Amino acid sequence: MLLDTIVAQATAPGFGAIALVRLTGSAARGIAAELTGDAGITTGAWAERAGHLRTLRRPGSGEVLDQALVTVYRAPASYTGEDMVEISTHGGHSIPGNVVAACIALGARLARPGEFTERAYLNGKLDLTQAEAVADLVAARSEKGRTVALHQLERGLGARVAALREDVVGLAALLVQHIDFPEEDDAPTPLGDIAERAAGVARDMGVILATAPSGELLREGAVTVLAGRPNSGKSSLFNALVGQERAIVTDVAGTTRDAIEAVVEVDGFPFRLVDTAGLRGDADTVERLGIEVARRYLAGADVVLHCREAGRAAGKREEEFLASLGSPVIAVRTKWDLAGPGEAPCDGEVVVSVESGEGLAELRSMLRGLVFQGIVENRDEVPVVTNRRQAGLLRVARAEVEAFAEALSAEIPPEVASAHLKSAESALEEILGAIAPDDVLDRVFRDFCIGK
Ligand SMILES: Nc1nc2c(ncn2[C@@H]2O[C@H](COP(=O)(O)OP(=O)(O)OP(=O)(O)O)[C@@H](O)[C@H]2O)c(=O)[nH]1
Ligand SMILES: [Mg+2]
Repeated sequence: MLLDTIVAQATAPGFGAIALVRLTGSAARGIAAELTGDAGITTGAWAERAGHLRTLRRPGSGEVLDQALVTVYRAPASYTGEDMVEISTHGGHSIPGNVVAACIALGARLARPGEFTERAYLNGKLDLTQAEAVADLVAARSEKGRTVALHQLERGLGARVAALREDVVGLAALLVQHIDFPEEDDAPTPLGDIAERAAGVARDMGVILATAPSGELLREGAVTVLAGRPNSGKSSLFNALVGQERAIVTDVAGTTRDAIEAVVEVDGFPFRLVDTAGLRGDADTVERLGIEVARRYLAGADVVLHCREAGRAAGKREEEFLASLGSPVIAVRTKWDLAGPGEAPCDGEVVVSVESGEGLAELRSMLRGLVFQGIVENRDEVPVVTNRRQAGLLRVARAEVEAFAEALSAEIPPEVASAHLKSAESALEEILGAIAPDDVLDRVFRDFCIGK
C-alpha cells in the first residue's frame, strides 16, 4: 500500500532533554537525506536501525537547525511497515518544531493523531486489538491497567479471537460436509453433534466476554463518587485520598459546588474519584446546580462513598437516598477524631479521620476489594476484553453461534442455519480489523496522541 509521507513530533511538546521527530512513508529517507545533506541514507550506504549523528539544515537557506541522531528503518522492518526515519533532536519548543516544519517543506504532511499506528495496522503489523492496546498503554492510569494493555499488545485478545474464528470456520466446514454428502458411508458429523460443538464455542466466547466489565474498569478507572450532606467532610476525604489539596475545604456548609475529578491509584488499581456538592434541600441556585451535577455523577457511579460525620445521626431522607442508589455504597463515618466517648460506628461502616489518618488504609482496601475483588482473586486471569467495541462485537458473535445451534436443534435446514455462522465470522473479523469500516477506524485512532 503506497501512502504519502507523514511527520510528527512523537515526544510530548515542552521542555525536555531530547525530542523525537518521526517520518514514515516512501519519501521518508529522501527527506532525511536532504535535511542531513547525506545521500547515503537513500542509497543504502547507511547502517539501518543505528543512530547517526548529523547536522540538520533548513532546506533552501542552509541554516543549521540542530545536531541530531538520525535512525533509518527500511520497509517492512519498521513500526509502520514503511520506510521510517526517527530523528532525535535537542528538546524544547523550537528545535523539534523547526525540524517538523523543514520536513513539511520537503514534502511531508503533518500526521493525524494515531496515524503511525494506523499505518502499522493497514500494513498488517498489528491487528486492531493491538492498535487499541497501544493507545491504552499510553493512557493507562494504573499498574494493573498497564499489565492488561501489554497483554493485549502481545495479542492476548487477538490470538483468542483468531482461535474462535477458526472454531467458527470449522463448524461451517462440518456443515458443508453434511450438506454435500448427507448419504455417504463414513458419515459426516451428525447435526446434533455440530449443534453441541457450536454451544461449546458460544460458551468459550462467554468466558472471554465475562472479563469485559473489569477490563473496562481497569482502562477507565472505577468512578467513585463522594456524597453526603454539606460539611460532612467529603472534600477533606477527597484530598486525603488524592494526596494533595485539590478541593477547597471550609467549615461553611455548601463549599463545593461543582464536581471535581481526580484519578488515583489504589494498590495498583485505577479509581476516578469525584468530589461533589453536599446534598440538601434548602440550597441556593448555584448550589442547587451543583447538587444536580452530583446526582448525575451518582447515577453513573461504580461505587459511592457516603460520608456522615461523627456525632450526627443519619436522617430519614438520607437513608431513603442511600437505598435509592443503584451502585454499591461504602458508608464512611468521617471526622472520627471528633467522636464522642460513647459513639460507635454502625455495622459495615468504616471510620476515618483526615486529621489523624485513622481508617484511610482500611477505606482504600475496602474500595479495591469492592470494585476489583474478582481480579484480585484471579491473579492469573488477565481481562482480555478492554473496550465496548470489542465487547459489542463479541456479543454479536456469541448470539449468532447460539442462534446457529438452536436452528440446527429446531431442524431448520443447515443451508439456512449456516448464515448465522457467516455473521459470527464477520463479527470476529471486525474485532481483529480484518474487515473494518472507515468510521470504526476513525473512532479507534481518534483518541491517539499525534506522533503515535
Ligand atoms: N477534626 C476534623 N475535621 C474535619 C475532618 N474532615 C473534615 N473536617 C472539617 O470539616 C469541615 C467541612 O469539611 P469539608 O471537607 O469541606 O466538607 P464537605 O463535605 O466537602 O462540605 P461541602 O463541600 O460544603 O458539602 C472543614 O472545616 C474541615 O476542616 C476530620 O477528619 N477531622
Ligand atoms: Mg466539599
